[in-house]
Amino acid sequence: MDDNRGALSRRTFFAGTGTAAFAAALGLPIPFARFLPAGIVPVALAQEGLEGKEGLTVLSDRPLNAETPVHLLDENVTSAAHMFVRNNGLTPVVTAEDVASWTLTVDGEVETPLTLSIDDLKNNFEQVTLQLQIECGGNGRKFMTPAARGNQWTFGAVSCADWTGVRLRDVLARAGVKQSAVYTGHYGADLHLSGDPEKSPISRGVPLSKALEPHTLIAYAMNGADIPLLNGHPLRLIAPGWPGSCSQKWLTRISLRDREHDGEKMTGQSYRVPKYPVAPGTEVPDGDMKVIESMPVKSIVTAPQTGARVNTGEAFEVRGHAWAGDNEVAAMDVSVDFGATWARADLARPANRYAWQHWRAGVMLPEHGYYEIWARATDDEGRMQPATQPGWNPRGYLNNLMHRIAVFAL
Ligand SMILES: Nc1nc2c(c(=O)[nH]1)N[C@H]1C(S)=C(S)[C@@H](COP(=O)(O)O)O[C@H]1N2
Ligand SMILES: [Mo]
Repeated sequence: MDDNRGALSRRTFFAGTGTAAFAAALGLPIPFARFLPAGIVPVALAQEGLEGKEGLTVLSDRPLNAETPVHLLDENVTSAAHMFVRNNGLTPVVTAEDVASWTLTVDGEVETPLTLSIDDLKNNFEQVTLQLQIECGGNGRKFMTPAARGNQWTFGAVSCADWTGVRLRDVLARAGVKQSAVYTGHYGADLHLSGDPEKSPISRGVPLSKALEPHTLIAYAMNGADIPLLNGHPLRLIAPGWPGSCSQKWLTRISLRDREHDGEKMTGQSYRVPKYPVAPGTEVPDGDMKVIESMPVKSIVTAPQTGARVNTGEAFEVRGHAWAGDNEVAAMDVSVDFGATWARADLARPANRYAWQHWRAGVMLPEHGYYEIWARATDDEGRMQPATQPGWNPRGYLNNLMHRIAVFAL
């Protein structure tokens, strides 16, 4: 397995600087400096930047985590510039040569392990393009009380872009899924924060049934172009509707397993919630936690931008997107009186399953003053977004409380 490619592969503009001097400049220790050839700077030391991104809010720079202000998600299809970034480790360096020699290994509980280049994927499997939403399991964490540790995402750790690639199930069929296979394990080329190549920043998996869904893709393009580096170039998995962590970036290996995966951030409290409802603040033993599967129903108001000024008595458009994990959104409502009364919004069908559903409503504010616009989605099983935090859990996952914006009527 070669899932650490890129770690030492590129000379950066720091080449020639002694590693010790460089480390001193950054104020960082280099735990593996003794293994480094002279003149090569490990990616672990490269400054984590937001190249190609526009207007994102940085929540953490090591690892790099940046969310999209909700009004920048107004596009029907999320652009590369506005797609959030959630890294658990360090962005790998990926050169053109790395892409040309990139391989995806498919092994574990399969009849014939495969090693596929990106050209193999493009030439030997059916190509599909789907609009697929990805939401971080921790989106909304900021609104959990008591606070849960982790990135304090508000509403912007979500995206919906056009992804092009091949179906994971077609690749698994080529390898031959053994009877014993029940779960996947995913591996990527990013480095652990420590820079230790033996450690993985994240390796999650999904039950075989999710892996075999026709919307679970191995993608090599986004919005008709290369995937942005920060979002997984040159290859990533997309397991839509499930926590974003299931969608491994910089994908190098998928291993089928005969039991639930136990990779980094699969166990303990990571991406897991209590098996039963707990009171806010409860400490829950690891054994009472279960892996998160489908994400819950949710929506955002992308226009107007919060704080907007509108004219009293004049209609204006309120719009946004809604999604519901493995389900479809059945209805969308808005309120301008703090939830006392609601009006039905127009809701579009998704471009395909797992695509955002766009909604709009004409709103008029009767008197001048301060208003809030609240939005709530209901899924096709009748589950509605709550006005306050849903079931508290130790790491603050799955917070699908209603989004609301402020509007002043002049
Ligand atoms: N290799 C790798 N894949 C990863 C991650 C990561 O840190 N490393 N983060 C995961 C998490 S937690 C999320 S929410 C999504 C975020 O995707 P994005 O950064 O492209 O928006 O990527 C997932 N895939
Ligand atoms: Mo995530």
